[in-house]
Amino acid sequence: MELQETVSVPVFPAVDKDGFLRDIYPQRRPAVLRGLSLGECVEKWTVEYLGERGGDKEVKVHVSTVPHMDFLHKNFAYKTLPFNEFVKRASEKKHSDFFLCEDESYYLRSLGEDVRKEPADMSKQFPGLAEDFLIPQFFEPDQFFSSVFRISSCGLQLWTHYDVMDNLLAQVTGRKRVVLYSPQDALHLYLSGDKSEVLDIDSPDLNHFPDFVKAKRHECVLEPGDLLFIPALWFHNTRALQFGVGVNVFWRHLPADSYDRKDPYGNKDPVPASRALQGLERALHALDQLPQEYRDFYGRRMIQRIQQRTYCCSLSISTQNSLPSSQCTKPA
Ligand SMILES: O=C(O)CCC(=O)C(=O)O
Repeated sequence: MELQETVSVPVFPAVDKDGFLRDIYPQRRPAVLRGLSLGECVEKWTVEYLGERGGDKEVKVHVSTVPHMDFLHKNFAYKTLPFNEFVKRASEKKHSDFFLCEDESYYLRSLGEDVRKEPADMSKQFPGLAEDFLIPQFFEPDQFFSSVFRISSCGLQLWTHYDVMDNLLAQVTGRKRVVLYSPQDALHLYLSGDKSEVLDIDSPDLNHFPDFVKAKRHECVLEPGDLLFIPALWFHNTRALQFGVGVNVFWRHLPADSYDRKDPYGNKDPVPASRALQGLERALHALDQLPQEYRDFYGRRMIQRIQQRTYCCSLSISTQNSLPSSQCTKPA
């Protein structure tokens, strides 16, 4: 691949709540927090222990025959397994019982009790395991949204996507590579909704995705016991370097009524953003009444207006290139 600029995500050893809130959180950039206590889970969560304590509660899992899971083309299957059987299979390379093939891979993103309405909460779905995991108390209890189990076979890669809430991803066991892209690189990621169409980020098809090289790659490898702060809207792509167990905690940092009430996953756009996107569709529909030449002209004017009104010029090189700084305004 033509070289994409790559930077390492900074690692902060032994940061406490005050240090996080003062030095890291306001930067709105990813950060690895090392040396914090996640509780007894780091030592205890072996395959056997997880199976015993998690029991045979049924879980819906992703089963894949290939390393890159692709949500847009759904190249994996959803299957239901008892939790203990799932953990056993996810930890092994070859399976005697399988759905698709003997070396299939497994991934769990745990869900709430009522999957359409309720966010995942480990203390409700897996109380016997939740007591081993200390959720970092970096935010107010009423900001808590969900705690989600992330359990993956070795080698499995989750597509690049963003979430709308702030996130602490705790890697409890196993190593995991995480690649992140800034929200300001959104136009280089070929988005379809909240997901990037660029599936193979290590060797992308540049004929299809030529601008992908312009996105700056932020990369880290999480070790057991690490926490990764993923600010809302930062794109992330994970690859399990070993069988591993993680938990991610989402919390709200916008006023509660900014979030879609029917969003158990924490990935629906905030209410004002959805309204703005609907308004854009209406505006485009209105332009459809004009000949192409006029649509092109007014489309360009709209882009300029949107850039002037919304971009933070100090943050984006591509913005600075496309707009003279004198034209950058802050919202009234
Ligand atoms: O750790 C993973 O496998 C995925 C994490 C993720 O997508 C998240 O924390 O939002």
